Amino acid sequence: MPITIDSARGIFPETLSADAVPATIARFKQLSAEDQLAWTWFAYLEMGKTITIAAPGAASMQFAEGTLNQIKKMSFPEQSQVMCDLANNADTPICRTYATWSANIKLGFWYQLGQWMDEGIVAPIPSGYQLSANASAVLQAVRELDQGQQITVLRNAVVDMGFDPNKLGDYTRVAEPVVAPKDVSQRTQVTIEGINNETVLSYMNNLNANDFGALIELFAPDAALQPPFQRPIVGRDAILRFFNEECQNLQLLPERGISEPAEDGYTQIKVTGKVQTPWFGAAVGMNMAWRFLINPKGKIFFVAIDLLASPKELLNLVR
Ligand code: 45D
Repeated sequence: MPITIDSARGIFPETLSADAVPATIARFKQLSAEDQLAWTWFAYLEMGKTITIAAPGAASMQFAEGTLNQIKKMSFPEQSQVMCDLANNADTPICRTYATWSANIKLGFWYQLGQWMDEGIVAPIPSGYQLSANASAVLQAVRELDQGQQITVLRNAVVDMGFDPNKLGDYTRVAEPVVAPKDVSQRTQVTIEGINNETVLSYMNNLNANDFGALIELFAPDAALQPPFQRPIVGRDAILRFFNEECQNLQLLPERGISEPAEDGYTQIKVTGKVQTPWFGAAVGMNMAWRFLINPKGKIFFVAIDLLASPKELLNLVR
């Protein structure tokens, strides 16, 4: 059978990803909008006991500034309504604007609102707010996740808010400007126990250097990249746009891997290690796996990035 993106998705089937993340999100979405906001507030406070957001990039806030100032001028009931609308995926001008933003801009927007809620500039969660029994149970569930999974739940909750971007029609996406790649003298080179494949090593090094131009050259024209808990992004143009919009200043810390021949002269390679996001820096190391399928020309045909179920999975290199 010829290799397809669909068949490639099944390489290294023993890889256990953190199913608790989509399961928690699904439970969260069942809650009322009020409960969702309060839940997120409590989850955020809870997380704040052990980790804090590193100074967010100014750029991610600057693009939301107009909307933030509009909200700042509203009465408390109006502000609460805006936040509920966002949780409800309502069709309002603010929810439509929100839908045009990249994940980082959405996170920066909520980071600012959270600070203003704390300072009393934006309507806080009423003191003594009682979460429903379901919401309390979901809060307990998130407490039991590791930090990498907790921040992923919060990120996904934020990304899914607002109007559905698929219903916007034609629109201009709003993302932070692309930063210049790191100067060659500033770059680091990874080493991966068990792996000397040049394509995989260059993938890690170019992503760490924000060198998306060199990075995309490693991909075949019909390649696909599958981010955690998402459908594959297909084709070099779409993958490059994703790198530019969502992948700046990540820190990939691959540790070990396994490489073996696959059908039709392809090579399948699994690598495990840690990934840090600029939002939390070295404070949170997410346990990740990369599952590569490299074509006979040495180009990436497919790569899936998985958030792992537990640190134990870092040692799971079974095919
Ligand atoms: O509703 O190799 C309040 C790829 C209350 C690329 C609030 C990758 C009300 C290829 C608290 C105000 C990207 C796939 C809300 C690798 C309310 C590749 C605010 C992987 C919402 C490795 C809440 C990258 C707030 C990865 C402010 C895995 C929440 C990156 C903030 C993962 C939450 C990044 C934040 C993650 C979460 C970042 C800042 C998981 C950030 C998470």
